[in-house]
Amino acid sequence: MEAGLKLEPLLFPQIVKRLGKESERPLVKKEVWSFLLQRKEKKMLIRKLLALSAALGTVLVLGLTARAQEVNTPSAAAKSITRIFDPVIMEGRLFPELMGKKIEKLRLFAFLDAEFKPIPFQIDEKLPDGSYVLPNLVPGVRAGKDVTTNDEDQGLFDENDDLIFLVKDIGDRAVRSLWREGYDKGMEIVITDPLTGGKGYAYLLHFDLPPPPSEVDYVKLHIGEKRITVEASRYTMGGPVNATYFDYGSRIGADGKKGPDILDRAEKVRAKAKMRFLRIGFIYATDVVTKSYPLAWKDGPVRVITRAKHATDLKIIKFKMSGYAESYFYFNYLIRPTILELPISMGKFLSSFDLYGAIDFTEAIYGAKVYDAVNTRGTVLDGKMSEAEKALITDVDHGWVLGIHPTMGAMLTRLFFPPEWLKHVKRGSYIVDDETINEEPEDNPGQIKVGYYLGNFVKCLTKGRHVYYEHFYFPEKLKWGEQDKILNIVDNPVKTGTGPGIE
Ligand SMILES: [Ca+2]
Ligand SMILES: [Ca+2]
Ligand SMILES: [Ca+2]
Ligand SMILES: [Ca+2]
Repeated sequence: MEAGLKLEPLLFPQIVKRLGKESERPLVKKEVWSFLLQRKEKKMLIRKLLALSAALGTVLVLGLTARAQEVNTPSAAAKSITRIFDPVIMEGRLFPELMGKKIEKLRLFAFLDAEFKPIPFQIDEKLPDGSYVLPNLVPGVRAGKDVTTNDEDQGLFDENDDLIFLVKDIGDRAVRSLWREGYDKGMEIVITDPLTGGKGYAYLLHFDLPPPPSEVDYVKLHIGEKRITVEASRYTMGGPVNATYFDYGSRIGADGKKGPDILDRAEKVRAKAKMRFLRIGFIYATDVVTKSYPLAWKDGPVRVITRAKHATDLKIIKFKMSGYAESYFYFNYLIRPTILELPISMGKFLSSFDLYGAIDFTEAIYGAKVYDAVNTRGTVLDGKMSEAEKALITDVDHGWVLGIHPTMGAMLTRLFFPPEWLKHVKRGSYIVDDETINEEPEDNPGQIKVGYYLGNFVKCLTKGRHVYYEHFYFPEKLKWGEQDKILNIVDNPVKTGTGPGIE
């Protein structure tokens, strides 16, 4: 799928690792810059490089030129980036000035309303293999193969650790004399909207005696004996500890008011399977037969990360499947990559595996209008199958669904499949809106299901490792036609850069 590579800034560390290639470019620029150029030599050398650039046409030369213009800008600039939902994830390698510093002595600032203020951020340490360090273990779990609680450097900012913050919190450009007093090392961060060129700025500074960080905490995790709940700024989601699904979800308004529970089960993932040699068919209900075993978590001010091991025991055919799911919960969205590990190709013993995956909502969702990339006229959830719902276009591949409720706001979900899966299946539209028919288990009787019909999935389930991603966004106000505001987070991600700042 075309968005496969663009996913990387947000997603699973092993996959994100490839992003390193992109992130290295600014570092190369920076290093070459400091190493080669003394200040007074800059202009002359750039002229020479420019002369060479026509012949060489290299990205490096263009990069140097762009940086030189930035450095020479005489005055600070106002924030012009208008995006609000986007998270920013930047690897430590972009911050050569701050390499090896203690993370606890770093602070992130924005210049807002002519004041240099601390903003919410966190640094999530990673191991060289790209996996996140998760400091909190679920009782009974021991650190080891599945989870590590400490980075190799015990809390220093290294090249593979991630700095995380939200675009909505960054600010104007501040000249160095305005940076917070008392810092000894620091770097300017420039965030650019690739579509509009709009920019915003933040400042990562190191202190011997750091001032208090921002007090804002966007998301909190509660792990009890029976349930896991996440309370984020704009939603609450929860489910049984050993379940792969959520069975509670409510919107939280900007005024802090919590709406009703809109989730019966997110998601029901079910297949009608047929055995290859015996003429036996059975229903495979992933959300019922797959158990989740939480391993560890990190709860920071900008996001919560949880990791769980999944295990499926299909007793009927003595087949065991395992995997992991990691979840990243932010201000008003969550991202969930799932890794499947198959010991054998399912096609060896199944002739078909007719699959759908959908969220079953509660009746609190009634009145919401559902759209997707293919069904653009919208249908209304009300517990009854309308003619339009029966006539949905189901055989065209698409990867997102948008629901807009008249009072509760919007919900946009995305489903990213590995390209090898999309050779065999389409993510077709799927709505069953019928309060009279149950599909057990039902916490809320009736089906108000919205998701994807995937068809015969058997060719996708080959031996080995597969990763797919689900994104859930809860924008407060979003009209049909404005969905690019959300889709651009992944499809046209913000560009990140760092530099020494301006005098
Ligand atoms: Ca590290
Ligand atoms: Ca580290
Ligand atoms: Ca309906
Ligand atoms: Ca139901």
